[in-house]
Amino acid sequence: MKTLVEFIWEQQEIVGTATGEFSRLLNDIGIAAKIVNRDVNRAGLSGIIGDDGGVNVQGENQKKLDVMANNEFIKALRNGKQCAAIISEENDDVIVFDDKTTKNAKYIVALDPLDGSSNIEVNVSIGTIFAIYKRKSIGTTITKEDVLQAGTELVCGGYVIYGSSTMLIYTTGFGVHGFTYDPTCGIFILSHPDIKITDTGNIYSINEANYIYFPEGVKRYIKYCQEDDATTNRPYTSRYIGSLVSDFHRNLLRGGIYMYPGNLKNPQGKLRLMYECVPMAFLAEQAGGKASDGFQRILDMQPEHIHQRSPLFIGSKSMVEKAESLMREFSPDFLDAE
Ligand code: P6P
Repeated sequence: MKTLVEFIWEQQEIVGTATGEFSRLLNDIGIAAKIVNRDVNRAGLSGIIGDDGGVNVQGENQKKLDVMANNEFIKALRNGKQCAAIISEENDDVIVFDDKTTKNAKYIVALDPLDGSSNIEVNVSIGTIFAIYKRKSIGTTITKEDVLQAGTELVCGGYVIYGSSTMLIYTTGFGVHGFTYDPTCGIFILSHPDIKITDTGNIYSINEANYIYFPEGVKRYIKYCQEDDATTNRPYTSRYIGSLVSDFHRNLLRGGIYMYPGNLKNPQGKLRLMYECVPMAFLAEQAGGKASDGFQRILDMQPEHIHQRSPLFIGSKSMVEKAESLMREFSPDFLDAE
């Protein structure tokens, strides 16, 4: 049995960065995840189901659980003193910690504290998605260059899935590793070392209700998935939970593709680049998969603002590449058409 803390230290000794700051930061995320897990598991009993009454920067009604989870992660990261600033889906602006110790902290965390939270009212798995960047500036206030970093600069990407069991999955560029939470002793234990996604799969995940608004390349790919061709194991199976973390986690373990494309109503789609697409793309690539906006590698994209959206095609490499080839053939100018 190897705990999350033991594993982080072991990994840091391998990469020679066993300074302890990153280990503490990831452990702080683990602490917040345990608290959110407790509250999510009791949601029906503790009066935290329903709307908070607030509206986030995306114009979405905030759920009480969104606000609770956001507050828990901010508190854990502030108290841990390894994080200098937080980008959160639930906050319009960057949260900067400028007390005397934290202002020199090395890391910045981008966070979707509770993705898919509307599902909690019907007991569907949801998750937290996080991305950790190393700040560029030292000893000054946080700069724009610290905050708007491309995914290639990512130090760590991961998620927590609050499902039939609660798991924390992360990568620091040395493989993807999964830890299952044992609530009887309150620790995350290594259960899925070195996760790899199969090069192809037979699961496709997309909200087909938007079919008429999809670019032609996406329509062609959906029809490709539905064709009868035993030699390529088609028709595939359609699985769409409406929770990115849950759909991604299943496809990571079983093979498959998740797509949230742009459409005629929202050419950039719905998902946010910095704290949804990028951490998941880092995980997908580290597991041997692929992630793009249909044309460009997600990790190469330079964010212009912290809540920027991006289309997302992510999962088994050959499935993403097939979808990309149809986008190039049938919708080459889709993203330029804005
Ligand atoms: P739609 C949840 O709101 C989320 O951000 C992802 O977790 C999920 O995959 C997607 O949106 C669902 O969106 O438009 O299909 O309901």
